[in-house]
Formats: sequence, structure tokens, C-alpha cells
Amino acid sequence: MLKKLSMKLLGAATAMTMMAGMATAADWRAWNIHNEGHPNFGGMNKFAELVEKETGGEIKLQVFHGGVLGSQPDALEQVRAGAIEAGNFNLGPIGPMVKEANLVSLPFIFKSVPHMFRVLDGEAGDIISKAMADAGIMPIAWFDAGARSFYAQKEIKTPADVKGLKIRVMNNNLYTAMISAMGGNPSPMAFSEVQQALKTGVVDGAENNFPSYKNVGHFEVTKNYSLSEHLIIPECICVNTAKFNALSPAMQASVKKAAQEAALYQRELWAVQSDKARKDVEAAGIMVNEIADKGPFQSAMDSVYADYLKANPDMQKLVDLAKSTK
Ligand code: GTR
Repeated sequence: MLKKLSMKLLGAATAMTMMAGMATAADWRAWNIHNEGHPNFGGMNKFAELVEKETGGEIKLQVFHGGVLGSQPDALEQVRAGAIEAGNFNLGPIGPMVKEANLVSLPFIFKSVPHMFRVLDGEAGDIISKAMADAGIMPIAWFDAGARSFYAQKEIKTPADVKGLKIRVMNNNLYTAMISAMGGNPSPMAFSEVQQALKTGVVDGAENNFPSYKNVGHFEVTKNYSLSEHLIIPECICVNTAKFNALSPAMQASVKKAAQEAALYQRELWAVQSDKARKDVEAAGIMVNEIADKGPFQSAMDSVYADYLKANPDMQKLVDLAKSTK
């Protein structure tokens, strides 16, 4: 009797698990911070389109753009917990939860965007991806996010120009250290609050790439964009690790294929739209200032590296891997 009952319960539990699995697999939600006009809007829509196609309609992905499902740190926690299945995330705010991801948040660690992709395609990328997957957010493709530069009312030509300025940064201690090392006052803040903070003078400046500078109106409230290009941070299409691992190998391959094709498409969009964003802000009267010698900015980061590696000696290996990648 007891055996019969427990078999029945087991059967019901298995059926429920299967149903739950099927329900989740059929109906995924993805977080994206950007709106129409930003390359990642198109990239994530392409991912949704391809996931459905590649999985033969077994997974339907709804993308919530514009950060409506929460701020980036919130959304990251939601993906880790499985409340949201996927998202387009910047590796910057992932650093505080996955140490290995912090490699990309060391200023000037990469020589260029192609160099950054080569590092990600090598051993360093494998180490970062595994650590992220172990933390619940598995990267399955990499987006281009260009380089981040400073913008403020005044031109920033040297690290000394940052002195005394209140600069908004993303949520990561490496960025606060970066601003402090130049004598500035770092102000970590959610992306959605930056435009207002610049407008009201709560902060004097911020740093980002051209599409973000343009798309959320930061250019409307700062006159000078100075090409320091101090951070080249990749972004991922990331999925909840457990949900991905629960898929059959064939389904996993289909989801990955969709993400990687969508990422290639995003990189094409990036090239075109990033260029356009620069031209658009210039046409709107923004001064885009070249910085001929970035050496002083790089030397100003020596103490950031020294302090960080002293506190995290295990990160030296990743730094060496990045530096030795041609
Ligand atoms: C953008 C990035 C976003 C977000 C934002 C920020 O370039 O695509 O994910 O990190 O910067 O500054 O918060």
C-alpha cells in the first residue's frame, strides 16, 4: 500500500517536474537594458528570433528591453536565481559576483576590441566562462561593446582633469578605484539614473561608449566626450546555468548556435550604429576630443593594478594570459 502510494507520488512528482521543465523551456524571458536604436536591441531580438527557429519553436524567448525587469545588478541576481532565464549583460557589474570576470574591468587591459575577443577566445575566456557558469550565469556568446571614454562639461585631456570631478561609475570597486586614482570622486549609480544626475549636477561626468552616450541622452547634458578609451568591456548573452544544463544536448547546441549567430549580427550592428552615434552627437554639437597620448592615464592605473593584485593574487594568471595574447 505504502509502496503503491509512494510510486504514485513519485509518478506525480516526475510528471510535475517534466511539466515544469517543459513550461520553462517553452517560455523564456530575457533582460536587456537598452532601447530601440541601440545595437543590443537588435542583437537580442535576433537572439529571440533564432532561438525559436533553431529549437523548432520549443523555446520561445520574450525580450524585455529598456531595463523594465530591473537594474543590471538586480537582473543578474534574477538570472542567477532562475527567475529570468537570460539576458544581455555587461561584464562590469558581474565582477563583484564572479571575481574572474573582473579581468575585463582592469583599465587598459586590452589593446583593442579585436584583442579583447582574442583573449576571450583563449584560455582566459574559458576560465571566465566557467567561473560565471559556476555562479549561475553562463555566457553563451559575446557582444561587442566598444570602448568606454569619459564625458563631462569640460574636456578631459589628462588624468589631472578628472581631479575633483564627481564621476558616475558602474557598480564595481575597480571603477571606484580607477576614478580615485586620478583624484576624482567616484559615484556608483544605476544606468537609469545617470542622465538626471548629470543634468542636476549630482555628478559632473560619466563614462561610456558612443551608443549608450547617445541613446539615453547623456550627450544632451555634457558637452565634451574625450576619447580615453580606458575600458573595453565585453558583454554576454548569458543564461541561467541550471536551466541551460537541463536542456538536452541537442537543444543546448541550438540555443548556443542562436546566441552565437545573434552575436555576430550584433557586432555588425555595433560597427554601423556606434559610428552613427558618434556622428549624431557631433552633429548635435558635442566636442569629441582625441587623446594623442594615453600614457598618463595608463600610468595613473599602476596603483589600481598593484592594489587589486595584492588583494587578489590569484588574478595574476588571468592578467598574464591577457597580456601575453597577441
Ligand atoms: C552600457 C552597457 C550597459 C550598462 C551601461 C552602464 O554601455 O551596455 O549594460 O552597463 O553601460 O554604464 O551602466
